[in-house]
Amino acid sequence: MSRLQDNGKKRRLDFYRSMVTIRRFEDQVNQLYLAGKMPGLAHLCSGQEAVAVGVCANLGDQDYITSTHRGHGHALAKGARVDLMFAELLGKAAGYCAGKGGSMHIADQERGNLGANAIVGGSAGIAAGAALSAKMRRSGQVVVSFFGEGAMNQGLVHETMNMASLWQLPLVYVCENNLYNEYTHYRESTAGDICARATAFGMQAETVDGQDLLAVYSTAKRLIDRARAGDGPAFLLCNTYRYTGHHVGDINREYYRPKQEEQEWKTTRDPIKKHASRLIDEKLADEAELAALEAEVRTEMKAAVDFAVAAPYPGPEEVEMHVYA
Ligand SMILES: Cc1ncc(C[n+]2csc(CCOP(=O)(O)OP(=O)(O)O)c2C)c(N)n1
Repeated sequence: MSRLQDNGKKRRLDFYRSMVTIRRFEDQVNQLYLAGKMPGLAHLCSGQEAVAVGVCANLGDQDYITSTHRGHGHALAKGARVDLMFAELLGKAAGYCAGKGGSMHIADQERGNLGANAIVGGSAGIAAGAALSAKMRRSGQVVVSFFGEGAMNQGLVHETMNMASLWQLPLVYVCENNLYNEYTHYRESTAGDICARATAFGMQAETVDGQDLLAVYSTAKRLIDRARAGDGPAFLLCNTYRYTGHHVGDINREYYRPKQEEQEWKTTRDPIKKHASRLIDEKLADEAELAALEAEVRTEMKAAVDFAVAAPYPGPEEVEMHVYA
């Protein structure tokens, strides 16, 4: 029996709460950007919540993930605290990287998040190293490497897939195909079949609807369980969509994708709405219960933003601390 069936209602509501938390977190990040309170940019993952939540629900704190420039959802699904995330985005000392990393470098070692990464495909090498370490220590840990389909054209990803397969590492590659590499449709940059690239290295590869939380959860579970059992790496392609721009400043998108396409994904394939309908259909929750849960998340989010806005910046005496190169 899966963990999902074991814990039925509570677990399914937890999934809902996690997705809503990510969505509301990203909404707040956008607000902080528009209000001029957040330095720099951030890449939002609204629309892609089911991938982060469905995959990470199969991992414990001891397991590792590596993430991307679009990494808030991965961090939150792996258990990061929203207040410390906001503090990091605002450059405050309380943040996950003492305010010196920002959105694209958030790491959370206590929860096994080895970090976001601004280099497309860059974290695949870190993931393979962590998986090799786990294998050599016989620790039973699994590593999940998240990346976008754009990373499938980076050499490092292929080099480490080769090693992961040769050495049968406990590593699951999760490729989120949200259709666009920045402002270019992936079909203009990526030849052939994405999964075939993984199977060429002798790896098990599967494709899943990334908007369907339960499908992501159960497929990821199979691949993570077999990696943990010593059966080697696997590749999971999640078909998904980002609702907003490549980053918060990418407002006018019509030159590279039609508004109608965005509308269709939002109205007919939204992962949160889809999960809510299921909860209601299966009588695991009613609308009032879900609304109450959303209100709780909003309250938590407001408190976290207030905390981060009021938090102090690092002092000038810290300017040379945490600098390694
Ligand atoms: C090695 C490298 N090349 C180019 C860039 C610039 N860049 C940042 S994000 C991005 C597109 C990434 O697309 P994808 O991997 O599909 O992730 P998504 O943004 O869709 O989540 C590019 C080209 C970079 N950060 N690193």
